[in-house]
Amino acid sequence: MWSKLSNPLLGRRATSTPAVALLAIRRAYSAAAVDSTVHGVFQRAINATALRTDWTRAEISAIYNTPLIDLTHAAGTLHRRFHNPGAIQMCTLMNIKTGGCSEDCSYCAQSSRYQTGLKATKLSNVESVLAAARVARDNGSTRFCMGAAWRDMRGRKSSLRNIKAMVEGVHALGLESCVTLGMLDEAQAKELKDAGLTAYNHNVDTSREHYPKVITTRSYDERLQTISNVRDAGIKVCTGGILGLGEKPEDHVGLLYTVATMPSHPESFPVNTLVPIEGTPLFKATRIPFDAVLRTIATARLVMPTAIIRIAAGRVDMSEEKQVLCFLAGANAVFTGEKMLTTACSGWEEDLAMFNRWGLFPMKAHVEPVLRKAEESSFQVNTSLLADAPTGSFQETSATV
Ligand code: SAM
Ligand code: DTB
Ligand code: SF4
Repeated sequence: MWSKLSNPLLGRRATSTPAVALLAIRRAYSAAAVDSTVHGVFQRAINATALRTDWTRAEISAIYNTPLIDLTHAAGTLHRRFHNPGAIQMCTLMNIKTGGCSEDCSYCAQSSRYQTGLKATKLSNVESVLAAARVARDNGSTRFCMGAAWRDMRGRKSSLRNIKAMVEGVHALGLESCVTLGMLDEAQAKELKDAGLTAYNHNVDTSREHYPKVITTRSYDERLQTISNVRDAGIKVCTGGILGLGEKPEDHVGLLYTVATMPSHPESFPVNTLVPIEGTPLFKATRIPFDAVLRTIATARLVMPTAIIRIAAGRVDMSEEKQVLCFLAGANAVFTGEKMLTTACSGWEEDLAMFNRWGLFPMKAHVEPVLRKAEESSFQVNTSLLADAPTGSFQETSATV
């Protein structure tokens, strides 16, 4: 026998199964929410045809906390207004200077403060970098990102000269170029711009509040200053975060708030999940649940409709189906290749096979998001191809309010 549930939201005819009653309560609450700001914020985000940089934390929190099924669908819908939903950019990483870094980022294999077993190297030579870029291009990647385990570029004049030659060479191959070299001042940013650099990656990593628990050797504001120098030099900004650093959901909101309220949205938002590195303080951190990753990606899509959202570190451990959920929610780039910086990466062949199965394809280089016309961003389903829906499968019950 089903028990009778008594709840004022169910009205007088409240006799029902527990499951149906709970559903009715949820519906009633969401009906009540129709007139509230949460709904208004969400609707405004979905209907965006222009960018906003004046998000409040409360607005982003409201979006982030929307039921995940609605959030994912809404993000996917908005995604189609600005992007071709089939196009996924393949980006290849190369570690051009490994390990020996003075910083204490508590997730990183390359910090000299932790015993991670990594051997430090000098800066790679230009030829070897361009050979790797050519391989990446020939396999379908359209962006080549070069990383160096440095705190900053101070006193690295000859290294900067070599990196500029790498950037020019990558550009000559028809690829977008990206570098991540630590902190950068205005003059260094200008030099890289003059060499033709497409983008600079410098992550804020997490919320302002959680940041000091992860890194103590450089501040959140120093990170923002580098990003500002990059933006002012006319280089595209790639900045995102890592999920799974022991943070709370409100820190995901905080991370999104930081990037979505920058003077202009980052062109690229990488979403890393912590790859636990033995020897680092965060090795034993609790793994981030997938729903939090999806929520973060979907919210990022809704608050920054034109950004390229990259599924970055941690993707090797994600099933194909989870990755596709991320693509449906608005992610549109991946790192593909032989390696990330020090950890494993999904390869070109497996990514292209996945793309094939789902009707996805590699994005071209230098694609700019545009506001697409309604008829381009929606698609018509050929109903003659659909089987008849089984009758009664989604029947309403008498317990609805
Ligand atoms: N040294 C430069 C810097 O910190 O700006 C560039 C390289 S750094 C490795 C680039 C980014 O990779 C970090 O900001 C972090 O977001 C991400 N990352 C590093 N180690 C990671 C790990 N174990 N798991 C997930 N993401 C990681
Ligand atoms: C980003 O946000 N993630 C990439 C890229 N930008 C430079 C780096 C991920 C590094 C993963 C850990 C490793 O391989 O050491
Ligand atoms: Fe150094 Fe960058 Fe690793 Fe931090 S994340 S320890 S700055 S290489």
